[in-house]
Amino acid sequence: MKRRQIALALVFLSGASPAFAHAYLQKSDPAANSVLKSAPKTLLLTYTEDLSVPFCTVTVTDSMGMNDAAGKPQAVPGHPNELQVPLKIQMAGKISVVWHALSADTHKTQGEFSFTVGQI
Ligand SMILES: [Cu+2]
Repeated sequence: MKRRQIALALVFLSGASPAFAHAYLQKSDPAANSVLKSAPKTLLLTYTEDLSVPFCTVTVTDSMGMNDAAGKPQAVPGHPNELQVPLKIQMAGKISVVWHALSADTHKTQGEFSFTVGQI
């Protein structure tokens, strides 16, 4: 009986852990809600888990809804939990980022944030 309870506890713990294994956005550069003087050339996203980069998408748009990404998200050599997105920001103002990530353990996450660019 005691052994069965331990087994159940282990099942519970292992069942709970995948929630922490999802790739959540840990930080970004530019950071969420930051205000920059000039337009960044690259967006860097750092996640809590390693990513399946080909299945991750990042949409970057200005306040007019124009695309500000100059290409697909790319892997960062030596940093499997990071994505970099080349930017070509054409208009100052609020820049919105919407991301969908697939972690190496096949779990999907998504989120969004924005930052502001003072001038081009
Ligand atoms: Cu996961």
